[in-house]
Amino acid sequence: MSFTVLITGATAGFGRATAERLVRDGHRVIATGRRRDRLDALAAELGPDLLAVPLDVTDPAAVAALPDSLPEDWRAVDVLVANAGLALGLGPAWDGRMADWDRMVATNVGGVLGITRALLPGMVARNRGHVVTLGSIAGTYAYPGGNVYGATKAFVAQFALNLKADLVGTAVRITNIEPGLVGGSEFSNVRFGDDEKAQAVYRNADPLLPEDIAETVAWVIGLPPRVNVNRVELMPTTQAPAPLAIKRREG
Ligand code: NDP
Ligand code: 8X3
Repeated sequence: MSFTVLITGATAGFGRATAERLVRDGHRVIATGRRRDRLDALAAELGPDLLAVPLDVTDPAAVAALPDSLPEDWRAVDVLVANAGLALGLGPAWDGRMADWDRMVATNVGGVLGITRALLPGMVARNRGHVVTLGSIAGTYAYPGGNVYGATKAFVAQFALNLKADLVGTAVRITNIEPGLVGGSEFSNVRFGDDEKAQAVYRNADPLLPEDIAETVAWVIGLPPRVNVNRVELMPTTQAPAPLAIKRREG
């Protein structure tokens, strides 16, 4: 079956890999993100089955206006991949910058809410659709410095489960994908604003790759309509949830 898929954050990382994979699989993709040059490059690479639409998910008016602004034959979006998101910093909460926290909440929480609210009514009216959100293992397992980022991803996980509760009785599906360490994206460059520090995160760790996330998206949307995968947690073979921390006294 062929779908019309809208991806937020398709200019890099998972979003771009997913756009490439899904067009290759025969779907049509509306690729969104803030960087127009990246969207144009993707459109040039993938041809007429990719529609490039600049969108900042933290702009509520632009997000709400998006469905009606699409060309008529692209408006019936079957699959939303709510992927745009970011982490800023890895310091302890008492050193956190409110501006960074606000931006993570606006993007990872507000952005997911806005685009879901914009596209879900059409899916329910057509009784056909699938919302795929990008959570993280950080929404389940706490780690030092994960503070606000992890909390935004816990929000996404619970929002996905609560959407499922609302959608039961419709044919619309919902899946939260929760990856661990994934290299080959700009995630750590954005988090640290320092390319060397970013590279060190993945050194000798054999992390997952954006193609693995694209594969997961392709898998969950391609399952028979009776199957709803509620959540998928995936990690590289080299990673495990950290042991519980114990700070011992000296001596
Ligand atoms: P990247 O930094 O490579 O890509 C992030 C994408 O989000 C970019 O396309 C960026 O596009 C877009 N984006 C950021 N802010 C906005 C905004 N305000 N409006 C629209 N688009 C925006 O990250 P990843 O591909 O690694 O991450 C994708 C998702 O997966 C995120 O939600 C992340 O939290 C999550 N994740 C990542 C993991 C990892 O280890 N990499 C693991 C688990 C989850 P542009 O700048 O052009 O707007
Ligand atoms: C990204 C994975 O472990 O850096 O969500 O939080 S992690």
